[in-house]
Amino acid sequence: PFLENVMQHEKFLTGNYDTSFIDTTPELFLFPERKDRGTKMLNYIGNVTINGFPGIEKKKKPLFDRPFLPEAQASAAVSSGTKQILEERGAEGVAEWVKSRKEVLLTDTTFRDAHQSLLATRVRTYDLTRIAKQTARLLPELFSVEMWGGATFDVSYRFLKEDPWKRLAALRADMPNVLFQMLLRASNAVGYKNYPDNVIYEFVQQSAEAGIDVFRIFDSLNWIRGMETAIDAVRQTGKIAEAAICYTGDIEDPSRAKYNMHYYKDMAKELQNQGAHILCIKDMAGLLKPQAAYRFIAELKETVDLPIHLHTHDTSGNGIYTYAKAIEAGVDIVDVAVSSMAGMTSQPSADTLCYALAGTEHEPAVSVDDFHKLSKYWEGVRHYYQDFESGMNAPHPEVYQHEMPGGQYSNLQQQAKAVGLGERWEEVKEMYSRVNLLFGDIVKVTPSSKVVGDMALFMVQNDLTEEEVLAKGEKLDFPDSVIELFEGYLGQPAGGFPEELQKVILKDRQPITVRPGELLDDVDFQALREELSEELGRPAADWTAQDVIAYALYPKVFLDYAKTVDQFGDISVLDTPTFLYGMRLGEEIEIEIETGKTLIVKLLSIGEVQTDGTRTVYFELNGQPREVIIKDES
Ligand code: 3PY
Ligand code: ZN
Repeated sequence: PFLENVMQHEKFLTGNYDTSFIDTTPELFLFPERKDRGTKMLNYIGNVTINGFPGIEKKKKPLFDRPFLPEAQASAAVSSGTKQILEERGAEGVAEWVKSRKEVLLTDTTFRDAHQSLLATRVRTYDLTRIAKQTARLLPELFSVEMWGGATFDVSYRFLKEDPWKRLAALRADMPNVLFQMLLRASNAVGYKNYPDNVIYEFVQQSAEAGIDVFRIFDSLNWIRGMETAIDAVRQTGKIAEAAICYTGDIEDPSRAKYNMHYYKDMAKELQNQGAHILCIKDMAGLLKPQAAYRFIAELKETVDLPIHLHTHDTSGNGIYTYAKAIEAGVDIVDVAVSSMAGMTSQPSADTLCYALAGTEHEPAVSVDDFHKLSKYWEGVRHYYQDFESGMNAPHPEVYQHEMPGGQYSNLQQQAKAVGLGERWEEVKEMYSRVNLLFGDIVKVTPSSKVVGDMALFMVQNDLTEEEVLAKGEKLDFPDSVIELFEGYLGQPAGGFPEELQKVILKDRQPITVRPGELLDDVDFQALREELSEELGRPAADWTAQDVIAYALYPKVFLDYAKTVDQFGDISVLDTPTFLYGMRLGEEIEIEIETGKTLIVKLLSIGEVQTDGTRTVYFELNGQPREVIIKDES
């Protein structure tokens, strides 16, 4: 390949070179890995065709209709929107603008929470970018598009084998007019544990530079101290700090007095003092009932001077009613998803809300027909991900009892199946609410919700009651996540931990009460960069700052991702049915591996299993026969 590079080099061809040519022309040493791209891609397709996709039952690739695409809008000029308001007037200016609006503003969560809550976060960048330009052009009046953070960061690398930073950049390029919003788990960033402070600062800085405008920051125990670092980090970037109160319990139920209006009002005032630009009410499980919503919003409006942004999940089926009452009380922004990606564990439907508010003074400024067009696209795309649906297909008012967040329901169900408790799912749900009370009635949202889920599984699996946990606890091996919570490594719950239980769980370990970040040493990013290079045998300069922070957050997940890319190349360019199911015999597909460069792949046949467990898979690649050898894992 070196000689080839020399012979094809422009300087060489024009004869315009001297003896220093080789030393001063570093690109001569860039050997085209790209040559190999076709074979790598065939290896991926062969492998998924034979062995299936992790986490879904292996089956023949289903036939899907091509999703409807509102093409014409993709090339239309884009109207300016809230992004331009931020650029012109800054974060405070946006807050003032929001407060001045009579109509209710909308955040579209279709690109993040909707699919996190309905489809196990599996929607790929491929399907998001296909509708990005249209969304920006059809809905320039949106307050924001929530399209990053929460579980999407981890899932992109771990399961989709794609780079979430590239998703952010691609969407940003196609959607220059609306604010981009992400969900940030305060000191847990986009992970499940507290990170050192410099990791939080670096992550927020990188995210802001890459295009995030609104950071919704929450702490999984509503512990304000745990949110300080993240709020400060966001304020330093000049972007919008939207600080969240997680809503739990029921302010109208006297038996749940721990989380009463006083509690929430104090928290709202503190967040305002911390420098929040917007206050979010994060109703992650969908527990805020309509009448409570009216009172809640009305009283908060009197308490703070910030715009209020309400987030809920429609699990109970009451979502639109809750929004209607909150809007009546003066809420400024609500979270919705396009109708085909709304409802149940997802957000309430945008189109439905528009119809409900038509003709009122709060009617959103968006066009309901445009939501319909986008919804049609999503209806088609959702079919691709059918194997990740939770199976919930009707409203689920039972959520008022178990209080499980929208995004957790299907996850915990999977976890229960994985440990052989699939048949005892009803018991697991009931135990979830009992564990909550055992833990002293805590806020349940990632990651605290995961701890409650782990404990519920542990107790059902070992047939333990609350009394037995306390009586026999000394001899029990509690899940790691439970120990960590009670050690104080996720922060402090309101009213502290139940002392007796804490002793039983921690045995001779000592809990902390300070901010975990105060005890964690700063991460040395340069050292991480070198470690990464060593692990993967690539020069340190190869890694971007985004790679390094991803590695700091998720070392193993990032390494696995990078190895998969080495093995198969960039498989994010595959269409989703092929990515998940491979190919049918005789099928022909096109893969655009870069702009203007397309591979045409046909699957000709699959050979018998050999004694070493492999099969030969015969393809045609751009008209030429190609075969790859794949290990059959079955
Ligand atoms: C997340 O943290 O991912 C959530 O969606 C919490 O509601
Ligand atoms: Zn949510």
